[in-house]
Order: sequence, then C-alpha cells, then structure tokens
Amino acid sequence: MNEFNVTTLGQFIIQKQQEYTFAKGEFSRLLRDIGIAAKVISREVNKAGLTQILGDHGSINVQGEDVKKLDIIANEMFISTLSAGGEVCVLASEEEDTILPLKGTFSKNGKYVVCIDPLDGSSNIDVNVSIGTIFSIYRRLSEPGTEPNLQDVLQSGNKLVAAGYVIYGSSTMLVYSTGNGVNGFTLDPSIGEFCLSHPDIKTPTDAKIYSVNEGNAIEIPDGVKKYLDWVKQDDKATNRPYSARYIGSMVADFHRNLLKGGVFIYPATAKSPNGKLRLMFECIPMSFIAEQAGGKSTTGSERILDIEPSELHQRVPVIMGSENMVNKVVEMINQN
Ligand code: P6P
Repeated sequence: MNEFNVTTLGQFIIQKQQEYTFAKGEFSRLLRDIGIAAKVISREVNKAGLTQILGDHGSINVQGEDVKKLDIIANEMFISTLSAGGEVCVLASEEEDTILPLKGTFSKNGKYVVCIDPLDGSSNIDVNVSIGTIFSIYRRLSEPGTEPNLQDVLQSGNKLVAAGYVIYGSSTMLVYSTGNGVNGFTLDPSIGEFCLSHPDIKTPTDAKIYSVNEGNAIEIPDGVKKYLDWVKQDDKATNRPYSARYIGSMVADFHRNLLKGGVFIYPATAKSPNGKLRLMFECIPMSFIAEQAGGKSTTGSERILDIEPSELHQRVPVIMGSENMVNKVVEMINQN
C-alpha cells in the first residue's frame, strides 16, 4: 500500500513472491509480462471502433471461425511479449494450430509454459460487448535448454502454477490465482497500472443466475434440459426467482457469475458433441479460478481439473460456478 491506498499488480506480485522462499523472480516477471500485454490489448480494444481495425481479417482459425483483426493483434502481442521476457519456453495459443516454441534469446531455458486464448469472444468486438484474454501457466516438463514439446503443454489443471483472465469491459480487469485464492485488479488508465480492487474473491455458494445458450435447448443432454425446465417452474415453496443471463462471451459471463454467483453451462450439443469450449484454453483456467474462489467445475461426469488432456484443441462440456448450482445440474444429469 502507499499514500494513495493503492496496491498495484507489480507490488502485489512482489509481496506474494516474498512468501515463496524459492521464488527467484522468474514467475513474478512472467506475470508482469502478461499484465503488460493486457494493457496494450486493452488500449487496442478500446479504440477498435476508431481505427478501422474492426471487421474480419478474412482468415479462418483452427476452430473454423472468422478471425477478427484484434485476434491477430492480441495473439502476436503475447507471442512477442513472452518471447522478449524469456521466462516461457513454449506458448500454446487458441489461435494457433500447433504449439509455438518461443524464439527469444533466453526462451529455450524458460521454466514456464503458457496456454492462452488471446481474445475470447472476439465475435462480440463489432458490437462492443466485453471480451477477454484467458491464460494458464505450467512448469515445463522437458529439460531447460532442450526443445519444448507437446507434453510440456498437455498438462491437467491439477498441474497449474497459475491461471487467470483479463476482461475488457466497462473497465479492464485482470483476475488471477496462483492456488492461494483469487485476486482482481482494475486498470487505472490515468496511471497505466492494474490496481488491487477485488482482494480474495469468493464466489457465492448459491445464487439465482444461470448462463446457457438456450438456442441449443433442443439438442442438449436430457439432464441439462431437465435443469432448464426446473429453474423455470413456479415453485413457491423454494421461491426460485432465477434469472437467465447469457452474454455469449465466456469471460464476461464467467466474471459476472464469479462475483454475483451463478452457473455457466456449455453442454454437448448436436453441433459440438464434445461441447464447444476448449479444455486447454478456456475450461481449465476458468475452472481453476472457479474452484479457487470456492466454486465448482465439471463436465457433468468428471472434474475439469482432473482431465488428462489428449489433444491441444480438444473440447469438453462444462458446468461451472456456484457449488450448489453446479451440484443441482449434476444431480439432474444423473437422474435416470
Ligand atoms: P455460442 C465465444 O465464441 C465463445 O468461445 C465463448 O466466449 C462463449 O461463451 C461461447 O463461445 C458462446 O458460444 O454457441 O453460445 O455463441
């Protein structure tokens, strides 16, 4: 803290680093580098409508989606920032078909692996809806100095060193956890710093918000259909005044539910039989945050963080958020 009663992200990281005797600063520098990239992307996102960088870049990414120019900018920003920082040996990006061993001067000896969704929800850019960056940090498994490989990246959520997200919304916030709770930092553009604004975030155990694309309702598993019917029943005994809130931008839906409570569901659908959301780039990092804040996250049959990844872009169904709400959805899935 200082006379302005502000703890910046950098100060917080250093404070927390002191709690780890073995920490030599590499991880702190890596988190700082992510914060720097996020500030630049925030600047680009906030002027998107002004510099004609809106609209489709014309290329199609590995997910078969039109790629907006901001996706490219955000992806390249992380590649260059993390390459220059030297703490990361390999980057896996939702925008890239394969893993990217980084080519910075010191990257080959980097101790860490980063999985990133540089700009999730980018189809919302043109309509000014909040979008986000999602990141995961692992320790490399291969020997420093050797060529990093896919096994360095395909690690379960139980092996995470840290994970978090940046939401580019009414304000830009960075929310992350290193496994000891969740803290949120809001960007103060007047000083160009992320400032601690949401210390030790805990998500409500129960709440009344459910987030799901009900346009998929006819093609989702029966148990989820049962839940969606259940929340709509007029049952005075339990006074269930549920509210449907679905933005269609995972970081925005997740962040609202994290702070207010709620359940986010993206189940298997006919179009996406394994679910739409990516295990490595969306589900693992957000599940880590959900659990660190006291919530829960499952495929409906398996804890997301227990899944041993098999493919870089594999997708899984996800039910995440307030513990009691997640349990209710699972209860209905398991009813025969
Ligand atoms: P749907 C955005 O494209 C995204 O990957 C997530 O951010 C979001 O939660 C989901 O897809 C929305 O998908 O099928 O409801 O439009």
